[in-house]
Amino acid sequence: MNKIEMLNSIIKSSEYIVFFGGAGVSTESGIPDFRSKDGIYHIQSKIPPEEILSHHFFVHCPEEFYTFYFQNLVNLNVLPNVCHQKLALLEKQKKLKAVITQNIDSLHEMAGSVNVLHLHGKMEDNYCIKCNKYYPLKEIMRYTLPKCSCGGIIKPDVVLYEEPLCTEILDEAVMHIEKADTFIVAGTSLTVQPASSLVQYFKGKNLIIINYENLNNLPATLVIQDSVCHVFSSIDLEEE
Ligand code: CNA
Repeated sequence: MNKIEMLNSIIKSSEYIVFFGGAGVSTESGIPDFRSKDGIYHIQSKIPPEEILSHHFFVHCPEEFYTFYFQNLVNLNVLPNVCHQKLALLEKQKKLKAVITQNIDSLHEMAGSVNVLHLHGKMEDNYCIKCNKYYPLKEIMRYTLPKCSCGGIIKPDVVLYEEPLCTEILDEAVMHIEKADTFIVAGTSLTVQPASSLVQYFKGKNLIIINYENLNNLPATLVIQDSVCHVFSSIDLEEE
């Protein structure tokens, strides 16, 4: 049996699949990741991207933050790819119970997934830091420094470096991982804490890793070093 046949056989026999993804899930939709050679961390800029995407930088230099953010992370013209689509279908078929994502795009929801746990928040949601008024992404994109009608600066509801994760979302993610019989980890370098330590909660049968690079030290049942889209396009699911 080759690896794709093994994956199909595991999915067929699974009853509680949980998917944990990172930026690599959306690269084939046209959004760069952080750490690959074409990733955002390799952009030449005077200030390192890790610094720009930090809480203290947002507080002190919000306009510079937004210039970088709008140029490099936000793209309204992207569409879900076959990975997002197959996951939505697996959820419809009641095999997939949750998508846990570190991504701040909304491509899983656009593809039709319902139970999506955004560990790092969503670009779509933005709030005034003074009065908490909500602003959708399209509206704030009209300004170089988005400000609320009350005068407060608007902040994307995404987790910047130095900011904590939402404990409710983290707890829900752990609950699903603990219940899962199959845990698929795809398109993430697993370098960002505490998201990366989520794998340790998995006690089920099949840990599947899909990534271009080899992630060592994980007790995986199946490792597929390939493109997320290539792998998901080979998953056999009967359309309803
Ligand atoms: P990362 O550290 O950039 O790692 C991405 C991983 O995915 C690497 O190991 C790549 O080898 C692998 N990869 C990239 N493309 C593919 C592909 N098509 N097929 C298979 N493997 C692939 O990103 P992580 O998600 O691990 O790090 C977490 C950060 C990235 C979170 O804070 C995110 O908010 C942040 N991020 C999100 C987006 C987005 O929302 N689409 C984009 C860029 C960064």
